Amino acid sequence: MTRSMSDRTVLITGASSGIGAACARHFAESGARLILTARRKEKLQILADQLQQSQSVETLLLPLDVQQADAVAIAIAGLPTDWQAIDVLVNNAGLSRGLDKQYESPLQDWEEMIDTNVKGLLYVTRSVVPGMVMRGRGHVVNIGSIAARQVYPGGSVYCATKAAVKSISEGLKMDLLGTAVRVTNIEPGLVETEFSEVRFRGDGERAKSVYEGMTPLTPGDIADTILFAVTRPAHVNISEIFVMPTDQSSVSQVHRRSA
Ligand code: NDP
Ligand code: 8X3
Repeated sequence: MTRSMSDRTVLITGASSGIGAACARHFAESGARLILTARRKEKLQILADQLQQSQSVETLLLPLDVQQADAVAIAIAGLPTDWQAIDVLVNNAGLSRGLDKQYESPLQDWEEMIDTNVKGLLYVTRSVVPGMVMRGRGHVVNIGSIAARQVYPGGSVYCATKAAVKSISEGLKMDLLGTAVRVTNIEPGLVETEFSEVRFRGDGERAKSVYEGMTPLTPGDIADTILFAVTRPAHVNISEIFVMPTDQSSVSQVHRRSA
């Protein structure tokens, strides 16, 4: 891999697991310096130690709950001076909770998904993008989902949050027209991460069954796609990338081989 991101500063939300952690590894390989954020500081520390050993990469850990508007604003405003010029923001932190029918779902599940996937993404964006505009460079990558395009039973609120990410990405691009700042919305299908364990609150068997008999995307596949988008020439804005496993053709059509 070429060191195409040498000395660029990349802030990744949700870097403690899955797609975010894979982004950290891919960006580290390409020479970037990384601001790693998530709530689980110990996981960020393990990742940072690994990256330090394998890539000698510079990292800054920023434990953060993106649902907390004030904490987000204070954390970003309080970055050390030499970490303030963020070149790439990867808005990846997100989750789903349950697959209950809309009319039976616990309200708290909705609050958590909306507060994280929509409001959290907006809070971080609001804190980071003004600096990008001021410096005349930057790239915001939002992690949407196939769920923005196709709704499924029990998934309406999660799907709505990802439809919101699509609208927020398109609207941000419009509001940034005339600046050099770019916006990309990545929409993956099934990726094997902690996502399903979180959705099913630690029910490992149920989580495993989501990927049973099929080959899902890996977090690295998505990190690779993101790296592609952010390393295009400055005049090219990759607005949207929809990536599915070969074994998936729609949100509900998955080819599974029997054991
Ligand atoms: P993981 O559960 O593996 O990772 C989710 C990450 O989000 C974790 O690092 C978690 O860190 C972080 N996070 C969750 N809530 C918060 C919060 N309130 N504040 C800060 N960080 C938070 O799942 P994925 O890697 O799969 O998910 C990453 C993104 O990809 C999500 O937006 C998801 O919706 C999206 N996606 C996933 C797909 C899949 O099939 N897996 C497909 C399409 C999109 P911590 O708990 O330490 O805070
Ligand atoms: C995650 C993919 O299909 O579980 O966004 O909603 S799906």
